[in-house]
Parts: sequence; structure tokens; C-alpha cells
Amino acid sequence: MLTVWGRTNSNNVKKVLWCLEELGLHYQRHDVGGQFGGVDTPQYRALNPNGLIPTLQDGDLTLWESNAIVRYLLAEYGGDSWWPQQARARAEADKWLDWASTTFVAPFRIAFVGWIRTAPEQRDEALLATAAAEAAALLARVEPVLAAQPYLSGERIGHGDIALGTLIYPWLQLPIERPSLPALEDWAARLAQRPAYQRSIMTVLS
Ligand SMILES: N[C@@H](CCC(=O)N[C@@H](CS)C(=O)NCC(=O)O)C(=O)O
Repeated sequence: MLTVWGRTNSNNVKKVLWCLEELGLHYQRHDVGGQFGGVDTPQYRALNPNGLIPTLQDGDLTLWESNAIVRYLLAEYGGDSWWPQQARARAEADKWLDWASTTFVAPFRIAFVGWIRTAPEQRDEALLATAAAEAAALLARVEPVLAAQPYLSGERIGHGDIALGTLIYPWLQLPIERPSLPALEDWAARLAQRPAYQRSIMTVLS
């Protein structure tokens, strides 16, 4: 039995849910973190000493760190289509999984929290404008990649698409001006066609 611990409005949880949905795996999920709390209990800390979400349990395996969970699920259950045999192909995808989760997420998070989780009168407009400009500049680096190949993972969708794919939907919903990046927008539209993406990522922002 696969069990996910984490609220569904966490981007790191969403990455995991998207993979589970793509793979058609049966799983149960418990709401913890954020407004649900529950991450400071001894029971939860025994699963995840960081007190963060997500945590995955698969039989006697307990795993935290969303990107490690993504890699595990796709390698264990995804077959060749989701987990390339060649180290070079895996590394090319790894690069984008980690880049989105470290480099892009930093300005994205400031913009997301500011626009979605902050009352209008409390918004720091200058901070949000700077973060949006930084995020847009980072996405401009992705544009030529997606103009040359359909997915960040190459010719087929793979783990390289999971982290930025999770963030691109909310990014494109934010009520801000964005520079036109046609290849990136086409990629986002391709992701939006996927039922697994619709179920896990295209949810109300909160
Ligand atoms: N590097 C960790 C970061 C985990 C993380 O920061 N999760 C956030 C939610 S996105 C969290 O647990 N926040 C505290 C909470 O929800 O209570 C990962 O990728 O799993």
C-alpha cells in the first residue's frame, strides 16, 4: 500500500501526486501540514524528522524529499518510458527536476505566496514585482530548450518535467504580466491535456 502524507495545496506534495496519477497507482493520502498541522507530533517526526511534507510510505520504505520520492516512484513503477536506462538521459532530466525545485522555485514562491496567500493590503508590491521579473528571466532560459524539444526530459515526458510542470500551472494563473514565451506556453498546454495533470495540478490555487 502506498501512503502519501501531505496537504494537496503544497507544490512538493503535488509533484508526488502527479507521478502517482500518471502511473495509475492506488494510494491513500493523509492531510498534514499547513492548516492541518500534524507535522510536529512524535508519530509524524518518526516518519519525517524534518517535520515537512511530503512523506511517502511504500510498504516498509519511508521516504521524504519530494524529488527523491519522484525519482523513486518513476524508477520503481514507471518502466522505461518514465525512467531511462541511460545515465546521460536520466541526468539531463535530473538537471531540470533540481533546477525547478531550487533555482526557479525561489522567486516563484515569493510571487505565489504574495498573490495567493497574502491579503491585498499586506502585499509588498515592489518585492512581488522583483520576484516576478526574476522568475520570468529564469523561464526565458527554458524557452530555447522547449523550442528545440517537446519536453524538458527530451522527446518524451519524464521526471525533468515534473517540478517545473507543477509550478508552471500556478505561474500562468497569477494575475501578473508575463513576457511571451510561446514554446513554454505550448509545453504547458501539452501538460494540461494530461488527465493525471488535470487531477493533481490544475486545482484551485490556495
Ligand atoms: N525539500 C523538501 C521541502 C519540503 C517542504 O518545504 N514542504 C513544505 C510544503 S511545500 C512544508 O512542509 N511546509 C510546512 C507545512 O506544510 O506545514 C521537499 O522537496 O520535500
